[in-house]
Amino acid sequence: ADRVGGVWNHNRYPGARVDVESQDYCYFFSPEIYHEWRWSERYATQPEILRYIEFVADKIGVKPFISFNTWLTDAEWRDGLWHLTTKDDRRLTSRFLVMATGNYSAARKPNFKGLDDFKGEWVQTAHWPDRPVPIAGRRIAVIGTGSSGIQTTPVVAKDAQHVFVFQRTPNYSVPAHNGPLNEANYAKVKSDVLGTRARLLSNPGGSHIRVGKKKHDEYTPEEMREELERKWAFGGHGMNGVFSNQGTNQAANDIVSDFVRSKIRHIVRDPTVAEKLCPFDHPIGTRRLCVDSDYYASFNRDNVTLVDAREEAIVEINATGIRTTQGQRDVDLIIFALGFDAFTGQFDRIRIVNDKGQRPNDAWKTGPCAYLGLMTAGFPNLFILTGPGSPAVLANLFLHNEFHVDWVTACIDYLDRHGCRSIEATESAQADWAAEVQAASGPFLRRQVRNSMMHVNADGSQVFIPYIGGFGRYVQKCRDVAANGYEGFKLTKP
Ligand code: N01
Repeated sequence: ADRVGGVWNHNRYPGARVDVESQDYCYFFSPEIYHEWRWSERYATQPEILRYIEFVADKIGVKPFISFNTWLTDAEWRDGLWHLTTKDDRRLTSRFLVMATGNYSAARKPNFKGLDDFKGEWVQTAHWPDRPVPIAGRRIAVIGTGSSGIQTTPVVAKDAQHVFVFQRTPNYSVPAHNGPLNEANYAKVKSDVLGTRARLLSNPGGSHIRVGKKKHDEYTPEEMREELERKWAFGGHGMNGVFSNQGTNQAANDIVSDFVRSKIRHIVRDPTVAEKLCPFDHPIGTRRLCVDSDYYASFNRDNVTLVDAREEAIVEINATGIRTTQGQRDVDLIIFALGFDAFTGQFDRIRIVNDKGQRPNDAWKTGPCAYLGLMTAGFPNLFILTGPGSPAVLANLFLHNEFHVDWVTACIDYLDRHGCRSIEATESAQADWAAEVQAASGPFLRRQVRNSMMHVNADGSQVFIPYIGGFGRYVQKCRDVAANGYEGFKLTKP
């Protein structure tokens, strides 16, 4: 990109904002930086987060070291060095290669038949153009109802002439109840930034999201109702943890799933539309929970139409709009919110090759997993931040990246101090970790549902990609490995 920001630079679509509370969704390594910045809302918008990232980059003076507009196309490990080639054919060598390419950065390209014939405009939420995209008075199709589609729909609906929302799979969404930050909580974090950092690094999700301590059957019906209403009124990801056993126990999960469906029916006036918006094919939280501002209420507007893409499938896109199995929907703008080739997409797009001619994705065919999510066997000196086998998107990604950067920095320092040239995960440590990642996911209902966190093999077997055993436990494991002289890694001297 031409600037810092990563996904927060590319995902500029109307309505984009974070769904982890702002006071947690930021860097913690510097109390000074934490104090100098002030978040304006409970869930910051994309422009504010981008400004924050720019602010931190300027503050620590990192920009002069960044080569902007630089596409890495090839990386080959040869003779103890990474040989890198960029799209504009620049050649570089480096001893270490740290892939900070993100989990949700390789956006799925729209490949609908006839798209080239479309005379209107089309955009992707994940590559929103850095120019105004007119919304007012236009007929708009939003295709995809994950977090991105759900965030953008209510915002574009305010100005559009009409919005057609193409939904293939309904998702559960809970209100953000965005508003001012809780000043008392914000002040508490500010009074002890490093202490908070330490606490969040030992927390299962790396944030202050409160999850229930009791199982569903430890509540009376009245207490249960109160707790569900309280979580709904508070909003956000807490709905994923009303009960401590919600992620693993079908009966517990059914209670929460039913409750959210009852809210959808309550909000959406047209019962047919409400029923179509209700997810029935997966338990709540088994696909990523969406957090919205007035998503369901948008369907009460005269200018918003839900198109059930299962009943009314898209046949093709033509000059004037979208032809479905039930007719023609003429539009001026198509917004594709189709998601990402999650976790490993970037590794397919860059030709990373080791000295045996292998690529990481060759080794990951039966399930992507790097040792600790950080290094993959056979690829020396290649670090992956928040890679497959780390908690990745299951944790607060600002803090997760910060922890990984610290870990990698300390590792490189260790290598230098001990006269080592390279480091590489051993096959056995990687296999053991892959088994632990799968074992951790075993009890979870989300294993039974196809979602972006599941890798499906050719034989139909499934592998859960991130480590779900808890961010805190994971951080401790990484620290123990380092403290034990990088256990499970092979360190090579020149
Ligand atoms: O992508 P998604 P996203 N025809 O994969 C549909 C993070 N995030 O960009 O479910 C029709 O969730 C697809 O349908 P189906 C967050 O981690 C965070 O929304 O496959 N539809 C689905 O509805 C999130 O999990 C925030 O049946 C097609 C949608 O496209 C991750 O990014 C905000 C289709 C894709 O949903 C990804 O979210 C935004 C087709 N051919 C994103 N192909 C925050 O709040 C795909 N779909 C911080």
